[in-house]
Order: sequence, then structure tokens, then C-alpha cells
Amino acid sequence: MIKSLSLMRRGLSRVPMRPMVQIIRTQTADAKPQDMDNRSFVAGLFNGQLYTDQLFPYPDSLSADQLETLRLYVDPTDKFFLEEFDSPKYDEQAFVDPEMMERAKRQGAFGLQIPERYNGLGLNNTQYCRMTEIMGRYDLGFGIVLGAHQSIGLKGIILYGSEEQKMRYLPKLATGEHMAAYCLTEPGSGSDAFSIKTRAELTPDGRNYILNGGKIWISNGGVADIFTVFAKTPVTDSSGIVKDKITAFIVERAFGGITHGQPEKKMGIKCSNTAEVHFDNVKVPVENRILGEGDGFKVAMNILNNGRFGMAGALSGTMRMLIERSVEHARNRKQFGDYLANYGVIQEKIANMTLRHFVTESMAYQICGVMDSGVTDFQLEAAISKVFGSESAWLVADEAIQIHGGMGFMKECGLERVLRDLRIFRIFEGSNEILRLFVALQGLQLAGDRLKVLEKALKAPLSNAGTLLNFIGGRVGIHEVSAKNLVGSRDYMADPLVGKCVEQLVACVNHFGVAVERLLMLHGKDVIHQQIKLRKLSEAAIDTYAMAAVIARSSNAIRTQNPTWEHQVLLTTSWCQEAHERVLWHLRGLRDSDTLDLDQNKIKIANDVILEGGPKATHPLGF
Ligand code: MYA
Repeated sequence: MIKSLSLMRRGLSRVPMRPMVQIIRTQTADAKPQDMDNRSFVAGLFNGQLYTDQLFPYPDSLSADQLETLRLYVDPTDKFFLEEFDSPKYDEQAFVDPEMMERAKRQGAFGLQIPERYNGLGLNNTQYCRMTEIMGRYDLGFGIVLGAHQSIGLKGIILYGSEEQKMRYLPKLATGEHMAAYCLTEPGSGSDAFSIKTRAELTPDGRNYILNGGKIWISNGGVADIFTVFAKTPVTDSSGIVKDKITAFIVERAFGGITHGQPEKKMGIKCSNTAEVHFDNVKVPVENRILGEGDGFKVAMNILNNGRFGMAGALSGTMRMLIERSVEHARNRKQFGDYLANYGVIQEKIANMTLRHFVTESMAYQICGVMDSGVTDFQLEAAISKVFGSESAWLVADEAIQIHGGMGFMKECGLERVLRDLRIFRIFEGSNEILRLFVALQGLQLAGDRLKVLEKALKAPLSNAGTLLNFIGGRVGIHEVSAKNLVGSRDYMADPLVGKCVEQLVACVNHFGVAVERLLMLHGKDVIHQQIKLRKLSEAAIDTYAMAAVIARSSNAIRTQNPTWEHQVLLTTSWCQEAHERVLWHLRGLRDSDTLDLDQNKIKIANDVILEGGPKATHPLGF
């Protein structure tokens, strides 16, 4: 797993500990958006630096016109779901009535982000995020029908398609006349996306590829007309060596040779179609290749990177609904002479649910706002938002059912459908385990790159004095501000009312940077095999980014005198207090000998059980 990460090729040995966190800001009043690139907060974290460019000011990015346009779509869509869309029925029958699909198509729901010149609504990421919230609120299954189509199915054409490909495919995809699907997963290739077996061979005349292979669990697989398919093709590198690499194709069902299986019977998101798709000698014109031969892995990953914020958006819509329903129940249900809403244990649950929702929503709109500003370095934050959103929504749904008691367990209440629908979100679009490793390894790779420069410099310290000084100062030719400058009244600062949270954040960033260097010093390239440590590092990154997102959001709320700013400060201080303690605990767990012994014991337990084929301790009764 994560086999070819470039850390494997590195042998990091001696590196000094860096003393203190650096707060780095390149953005000034006259900075251009591209100056903000490669200033991802999470990427900075791995270098023990606090990049604030993509944090402050919290995006407030829609113009009055864009807000007005959005409202034109939000209100009718809300009404459509409330009054016409029969989710329990579609869940039961495992498909959406065709006339409802047609209604959604006529409203433009299939072309939300397709530019207007190709018949779409041309929504930006922030506007799209708001629309995904509605899907999440009412029907995650239908959200997947729409999401598989536009969040991943046709996204490759928008991101990387040639003008000709866009002209040819986007207009019919925008109106829903054609539906799209994203075909990556195969029987032998789930998380390990690079190991796909589907192949495409160029014909001798160089005009077509012949595509063969089978994909599984394809959302919209049985109903799509246009597929973005990833297949291996032989690619000759600059030294003349031929290797199989992944190439992306736009494949029309109309090309022939495409068949699909029966709709899968699933635990949740039942109204969406999931099916196997087979490609049997499908003739794909070379014009249908997306980018060059061998560029497909990048295309596949970036489609997923670009869509992940939508999941956080959708799931914050789900959580908002679940909190509203729980509050309504708690306000009306009396037990032991009082309403549930007046009991401390219920209040604690409602507060925890609200904190999870606030953080997910803050992450989602931070990421899409940053994306709308033209920044391209957001994949770590996007992965975190998917992990955090999917786990939070699961916890919130579970607590909502708990608050509803026996009623919550009944189908009629409608919450069990939401819980079933939510389960897949921790698995697909990159399982949360894989995404945690991705965040840790990608981050370590960045830190490793920086440390490698240092390692080189240490070999010739005199001629590299400048590099060494820059490293020790924690800066590579960029503007540096002191810690106290992070708190203030300017829009690129945190408000003093959340000053304590900033101190907690800075402490986390500082400890994080030190922990990264220790890990790399201790394990070097073998760090990729330290999965428990990588997971802990990732947990710390997730919580730290969550703190940063809510600090930025509430600071903006204070500055703009948002009517709920006091509540937002309460949420922020509460979240940061708990999260900061968790971060330090996770980081301590990377070096504390008792914890490390415990980790080793767990590996021993697992190995015993794996060898045994189940629990090894004999039954208390002996049989
Ligand atoms: S679709 C199927 C989803 N499948 C996956 O997500 C597969 C998960 N696996 C992976 O992502 C990769 O295989 C991993 C890499 C990460 C494990 N961005 O050596 P490597 C670069 C940019 O680590 P591997 C579905 O579920 C990396 O830097 N670059 O690779 C449907 C390196 O570059 P270089 C990346 O060990 C769901 C190179 O690639 C990324 O093979 C339906 C190799 O890296 C990245 N992310 O493993 C949802 N990753 O060589 C519907 C790697 O230059 C949508 N790299 O160093 C619903 C939307 C919600 C809205 C709806 C409303 C409700």
C-alpha cells in the first residue's frame, strides 16, 4: 500500500530539531492568487510552519449577484425535495421515479458546475457546495446519483478535457440527456488504484484504442451513457523503457462492447444505481483520451481531490437536518416530568453534534472558497474534510437516533435510512484509512523534501551556509511574521476574542513540526511502514486543521458582526479546547514508551487472532 511514495527512495538520517513554529504569510494587500499556491495550511503543518494565507480571511467569496443566483436555485430545490421528492419510496424500490429524474434534469440539477456556454448553470465551488447541502439534507442516495455524474463522472472533462471534448460532451451531460460515471475500481483494485488491470492498446494505424476490462461498484454504472475510464497503456519513457501507466478516456456507451451487471443490492444509498461495467474490445478514438498517455493517475486523483469538499458540504447538510430533528424531539418529549431538552446528558449530545457540524461546515466552505480563489494546493484539506465529515455525520446520526430512543430505531422515523445511507461515506471516494495515510505520507513527503535539501547542505556546510541558515530560521525566502501578529483586527488575522485558541493552535503546530522531524529521523524511509504512527499523525493533522478552520470562521463572524458571532466564538473555544488536548495526546503517543508498547501489544494481539482465525482466548465455559 502507498508503495511508490517517494520517501521510499530517501535515506534521511541526521537532521537537527527546529526550535519554534514559524508563522508564514505571503499574502499581502496586493498579492495575486497564485502567490497563495503551495501555502496549504496542512502542508505547512508538516514543516512546523503556520501558513495563514489560505486561512484568513475566512472566505466570504460570493458576490451579491452570485448569492442572488444561488438563492434562485436553493429555494425551489428545497421546495422540490420537501413537497415532491418521496425519499422513503425511492429507498424502498431502489430507484428514483423517472418523472422525478426528469424534473431534476429540467431544473438543471445535472449541470450545476458545467459552464453556461455548455448549457450548465455554471456554479462555482462555493455555490455548488451549498447545493450539495440540500442533497445531503434530504436524500444522500439521490445526492450520489447527481454526485457520481458531476462530482466525478464528468469532472475530468471539465478539468482536463480539450475544447473539442467539452463541446462534444458537456451540453448533453448538463441537461441530463446523458448521464456520466467514473470507472476506476476493479475486483482486484480498490484502495490500490494504481493496480488496475483494464487495458487499452493502440491500434496499428494509431487512430483508436481497444479497451478491455471490468470495473465494479460503479455509481451510475448501469445507467450512464458516458464513462470516464482509467486503463493501463504501454508508455515509453525518455530512456526508451516501456512501462504500463494509467491513461484516462472518455468512453461512450454508444461505441458498443459495453455491458453492465444487475444493480447491486446495498445497505444504503439504495435509490442510486451501482453496477459492474464491462468493456469488451471497445473501440475508443484517440481523440477521446484525456491528456496524454500515462497521465491518467493524475487525472483520477485530481478528480477525486476536486470533488471531496462536496462530500463535506453534503454531510454538513445531513448533520444540520439531524440536529434540527433531534432538537425538535428533545423539546417535545417528556420523561420523568421534564422535557429531554432540559437534561444535561441530552444537552451534551446536542452540543457535541453541533460542534461536529460547525467544524465540517467550516472546513467545507473554507476549502471551496480557497478553490474559487484559484488556489490549486488543497488536496490535503479536501481529504481531511471527507474523513472528518463522514465520521462526524455518522456520529451525529447515531446520537440523533439515541436521542429519539426506540422511536429512532423505527423505519417510520426516517433516521435509520439516513444512518444506512451514511455508512458508505467512510468507505468510498478513498476509504478514511487510506485518506489518513495519504495525508500523513503526502505531508511527510513535503517535509522529507525539505529535509533532503538540509541533508545535502550538511554534507557541504560551508558552501551551503545560506540554505542552513534558512532552514534553521524555518523560512525559505518568504515573509515571516511573529506569533503575536497573528492576532489582531486586520482581516488576515485571528480576532483577539479567540486569542487563546490561537495559542492552542500555535502549540499544536509547534509540537507537530517537532513530531514530524522525530519520526523522519527515527524511521527515515521506513516511516511508510509505521502505519499506527502515521494514523496518529493524521489524527493530529485533522484536529489541528479543524481548529484553524473554526478560528478563521469565527474571527470573520466577529469582524463582520454576524448575528451569531458570540455563539460561533463559544463553538470555537469549546472545539479548540478539546481538539488541542487530543492533538497533544496523539503526538505524545508517537514517542511515549508506554503507548508505543501498547501499540506493539495490539499488533501482537492482532497477529495471534489472525493466526487463530478468530478470538484466541478460550471461551469462559470451555466450549
Ligand atoms: S470512486 C473510487 C475511489 N477510489 C479511490 O479513492 C482510490 C483510493 N486510492 C488512492 O487514492 C491512491 O491509490 C493512493 C495512492 C492515495 C492510495 N492527489 O506512491 P503514491 C501522487 C494528487 O502514494 P500509490 C468512488 O469511490 C503522489 O504524490 N497526487 O501512489 C465513488 C505521487 O506523485 P509523485 C496524488 O501508492 C464514490 C504519485 O501520485 C494523490 O499508488 C462516489 C504516486 O503516489 C492525490 N490524491 O497510492 C462518490 N495521491 O510520483 C460520489 C497520490 O510525483 C460523489 N498522488 O511523487 C459524491 C460527492 C458528494 C456530493 C453529493 C451530494 C450528496
